[in-house]
Amino acid sequence: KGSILYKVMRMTKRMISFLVALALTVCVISSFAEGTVNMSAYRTYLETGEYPSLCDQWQDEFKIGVALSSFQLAGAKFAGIVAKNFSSITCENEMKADSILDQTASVRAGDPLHAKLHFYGADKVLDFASKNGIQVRAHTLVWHSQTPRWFFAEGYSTKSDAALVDRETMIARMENYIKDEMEHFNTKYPGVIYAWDVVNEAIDPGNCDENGYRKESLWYQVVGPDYIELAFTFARKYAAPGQKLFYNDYSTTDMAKKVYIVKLLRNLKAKGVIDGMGMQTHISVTSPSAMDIMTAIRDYTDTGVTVHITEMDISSEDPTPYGQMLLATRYRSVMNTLKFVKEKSGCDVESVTVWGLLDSQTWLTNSSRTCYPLLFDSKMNPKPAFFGMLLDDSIPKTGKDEDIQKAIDELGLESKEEKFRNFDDSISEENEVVVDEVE
Ligand code: 9MR
Repeated sequence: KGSILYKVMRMTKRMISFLVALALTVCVISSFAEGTVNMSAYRTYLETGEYPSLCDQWQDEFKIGVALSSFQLAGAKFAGIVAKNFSSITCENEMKADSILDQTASVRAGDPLHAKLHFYGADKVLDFASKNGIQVRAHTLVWHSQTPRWFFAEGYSTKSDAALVDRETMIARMENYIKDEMEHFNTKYPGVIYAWDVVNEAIDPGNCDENGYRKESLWYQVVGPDYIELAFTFARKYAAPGQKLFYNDYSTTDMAKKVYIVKLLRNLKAKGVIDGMGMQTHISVTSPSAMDIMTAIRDYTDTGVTVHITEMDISSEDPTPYGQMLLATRYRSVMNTLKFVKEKSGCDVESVTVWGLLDSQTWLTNSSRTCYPLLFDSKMNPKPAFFGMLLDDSIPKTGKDEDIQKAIDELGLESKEEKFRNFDDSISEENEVVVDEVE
């Protein structure tokens, strides 16, 4: 028993049991970690390239929408991403007055009360939506911007000093324009449009009358302050049953603006001509706070209307893993806030639309800055922000430095250059083709 051989054998036996125990522990821990891995759609994506559908994930809570243009849908990959991930579409520009009003045809027809319309771009988008079972938010009927001056001028004249028509003529033009547009889409694509932005950005506390109405609007100047109510009244008259009518605006959490908007919503609601408030939600990573968003939603829904988040994007000029993970936490936090306010406060929030699909095609980028605010990069890969919108486990709940860095490390994002760091300005080959075709 005391021999050296016996001691060696005993030590070897202990060593073997220790190693077996160690191996077992490692197995248990890694199988637990494996379980966690499966809970992260982002981790799965980084390993396999597969990711779940955003709108399926949210189908019990919100319609999930995206703003786009018909030329983008001509690309098969782009169209595939939209069909898979979105249950609502908004035309980023092609349903605005400057895309719909036809000056040449209006002059030719010569009816001072009835301008002519065309629907080239919008029809392509509505074709795609109806074929893919996606509903559309129609944006926008009456707006001070992107409405040509000639629509307000005598003889539909494009001369910059052409005389403007009188109030009664403009009211007739407004009614005919709303009627023709609604009838066109509702006849050609029945059931596709579920919401109309009837009036857009009519409140401007910076330069307004006693109701907060923006004075720098030809609608205001030619028709008068009741143009908003008139627009809603005509829209109600010609809308299809079930279609919801919205007032839509930006900076909707700002106190000054909110006070005016709430007053407007109450008035229109009392007349039975409005159903919803569109909160555009062009926000930053830090502001407004979740509390301000929640309070605004309560203030608006308290007037008896539903809320749509209509144009969400979160500006970020930081394409690094850090900047993009921070952005993802903000998307996560906003979605969580919306879920909370709907489930716990019973506020009626029906849909959430992001204002664009690809970072390479965002209105936030201009000659003086490049932004990376959306859910997909220029190569059409989903970004951390996409997984933030999914409330994915891999995206931190807060933007604390250490949490962000931990998430980046755990996902190995610094080393996954190929998959992650595609936030350059070059557009994908497929999109190049699409742009060429359009030109
Ligand atoms: O994203 C739109 C951009 O392509 C247009 O050039 C711009 C013109 O006004 O409009 C942008 O969309 C706006 C939307 O229609 C209303 N809210 C603000 C949006 C961003 O400017």
